[in-house]
Amino acid sequence: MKVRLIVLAAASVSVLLSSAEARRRKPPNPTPLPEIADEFFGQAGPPAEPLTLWYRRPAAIWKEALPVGNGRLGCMVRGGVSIERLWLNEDTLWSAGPMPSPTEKGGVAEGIREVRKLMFEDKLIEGEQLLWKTIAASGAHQREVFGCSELLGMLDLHFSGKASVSDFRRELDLDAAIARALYSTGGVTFTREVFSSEPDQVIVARLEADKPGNISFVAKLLRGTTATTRADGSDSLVMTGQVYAIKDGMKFIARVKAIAEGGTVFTRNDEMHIEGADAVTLLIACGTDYLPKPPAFRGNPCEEITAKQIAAAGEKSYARLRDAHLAAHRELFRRVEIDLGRTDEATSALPTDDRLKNFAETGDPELLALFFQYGRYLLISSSRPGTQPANLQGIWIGDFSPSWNGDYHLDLNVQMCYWPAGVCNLAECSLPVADLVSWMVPSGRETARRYHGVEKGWVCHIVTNPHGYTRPIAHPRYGYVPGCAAWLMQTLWEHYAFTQDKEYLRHVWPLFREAGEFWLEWLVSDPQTGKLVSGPGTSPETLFRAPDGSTPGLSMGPSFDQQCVWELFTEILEAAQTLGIEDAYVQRVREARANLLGPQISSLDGSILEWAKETYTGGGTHRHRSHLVALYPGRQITVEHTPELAKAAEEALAKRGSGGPPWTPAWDMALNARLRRAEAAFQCACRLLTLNKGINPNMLCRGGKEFQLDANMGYTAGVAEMLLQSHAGHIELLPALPTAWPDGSVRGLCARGAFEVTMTWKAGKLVSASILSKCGGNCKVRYGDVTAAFETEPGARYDLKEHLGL
Ligand code: FUC
Repeated sequence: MKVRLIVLAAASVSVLLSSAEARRRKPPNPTPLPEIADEFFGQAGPPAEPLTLWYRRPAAIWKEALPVGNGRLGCMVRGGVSIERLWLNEDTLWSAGPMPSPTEKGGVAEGIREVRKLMFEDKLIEGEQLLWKTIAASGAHQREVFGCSELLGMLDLHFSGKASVSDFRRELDLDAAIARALYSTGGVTFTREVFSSEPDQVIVARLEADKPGNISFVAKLLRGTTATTRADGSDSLVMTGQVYAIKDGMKFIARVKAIAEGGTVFTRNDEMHIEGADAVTLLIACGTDYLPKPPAFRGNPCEEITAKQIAAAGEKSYARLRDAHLAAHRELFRRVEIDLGRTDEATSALPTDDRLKNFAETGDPELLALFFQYGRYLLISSSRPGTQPANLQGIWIGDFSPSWNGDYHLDLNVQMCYWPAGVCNLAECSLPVADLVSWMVPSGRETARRYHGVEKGWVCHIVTNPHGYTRPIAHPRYGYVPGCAAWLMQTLWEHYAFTQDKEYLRHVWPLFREAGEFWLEWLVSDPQTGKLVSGPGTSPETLFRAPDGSTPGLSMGPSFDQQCVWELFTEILEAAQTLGIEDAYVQRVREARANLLGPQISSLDGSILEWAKETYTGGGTHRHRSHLVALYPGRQITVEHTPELAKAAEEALAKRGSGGPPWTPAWDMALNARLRRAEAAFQCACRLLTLNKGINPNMLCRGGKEFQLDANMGYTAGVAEMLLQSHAGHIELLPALPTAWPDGSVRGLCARGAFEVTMTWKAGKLVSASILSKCGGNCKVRYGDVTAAFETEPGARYDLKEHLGL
């Protein structure tokens, strides 16, 4: 029978309820950059450093600018000649405060029981309406301000007059994490460097010229109506303000200090003037009064801290600041090297935007390798131990109304941002997610009780923010997605899986335990099958066609929830075993996992069912692949252990088609890699590299208005997954190598179990490989049909030539 796929509209959740007053007080979005009046001559050549994005014109708009960041302080750099603009972000800046507690009305548990009864009987719309009523009574839809991330401000540098510029080049050197602009005008050659220093916690901008006395500009620190800038002595500006959305909103501050060599520096009103200097170093510090301490989340003395940061950095020479920055960045960045083959010289000598334009014809393997490393660069720059996790735009927001609030979306986006962390040798960059979860737990307990009638454990839904928001949002068919909580925990688990850090595992165990407690109470026995199912729940942002012709979103036992819970229970069981915990709780998890409704295959078309019953149809070409979480990033479905389910997953993926935002092909890369479909994975990578559709000129992937970080990270994880896998109990080398990369090598990719892999391939065949064992233990490794297993010592490297018969 031919199955008719019904493509059902599914809105994306764009949140939330902001009051009219809040809107009135919102600062206007920043003025666009003035047209570039400068004239440009000559053609600058490519930079010497190959891992560099570069361009022959300044950024005309935000999405052409280049990102730097130290995990906390983000900055987009224009690289302008007559006007330089730095867009400043600080990762805690959030427009609203923590949620007030909703009015307790009770009755949720009974309401949910009734909803379930209706849903088991296929009275789905009735069930949805009752759920809406039940949780609305519990306060879910009181008028709330969820808030958004925001641009903190801009530092504009105005140079005098219109310039006649020759040999202009601006670039982002990934290995140095430095954005540069280089050009000549009036017989003088100028060099500008900008970086965000992790050791010194300031953004540093250095302006140099090859002839003395040539650096003159006026600096302005801007934001809009909710901040004021004043001079602070003769060489500094300080901007202070408060966010708009709530009374007593978060306070923020930005400081800039100029250290000039030669010339003069003075302030006038809210401007700083630099005249006739030989060179200038600008130090920029930003902070907010956010403190990651629920429930108040306030009290950080940011004025004092930023003053100290500027003073301490001001004691150091530019060379010292730069050296410390380089060392901190390279310690992480240089852990992985990749070579996916040679690009012809004429192509590799072109600026990045031209290479992107030509990509469909050239297939440019060096650009693909650069894009892989860019994902690693962006992760290091937006998420470091102690910072907030990367949000939808990392830490690079250009205005006051970012798409989807620039928040943390938990139905895919946060998870995808961290997919490369373990495998790409940046495990510590995922630690901020564990912090975020710990801030979510207090509110997540309340959400479990008030919106689910569950007395134990914690849960969250589709979005969160720096205040640990966990409630469902909007209409429950989009916003009531408890599976997100189980999925989020996978990011915490993967940190352990790749590092084998038992101390960390002990530290996060209570979060796992409580996450599991919620599900033990929430899961219910399906009266027809006796299997444990979640519900009501959704397949994120997707509706379906029910047997009565209606189009609900919520049902009992959606595959997304089922698969996420299986992963969570498996993680809990492995964690308990590792930590030597065996008690009644662990036993309950074991039994519940054994009795969970697992992935099912449609008898109609052989694909994995997205909903518990095959009479629930639809999904069509929807962007999410929520019923394939078990294939990637999960491990419930593998080609080795569950080949029939893997085949059905392949069918399900084919049914979804190739549409969707950039994160869709990014996810499809890894899904195809897990299915050993190397060419399909490669085609997905190519789709991402379509200029202005998948990717912006600055190689930040598209999404929302301008950019979403997820697809950049998903791509990097996808490439890694094509070269190395370790989810099925062994390490698999080159599982999905496409014909487009016949020769290549990689150093430093990681496998679960704390192994680090280095390998080279030629003509599509592995020719050498070695494994570094960081923690010892048994190592099982496979290439093609050959499997080797051997014991390892911590710190020892093993050549696999003989093991694998290379
Ligand atoms: C999810 C997606 C949207 C978007 C948003 C930020 O809700 O379905 O496409 O990426 O997150």
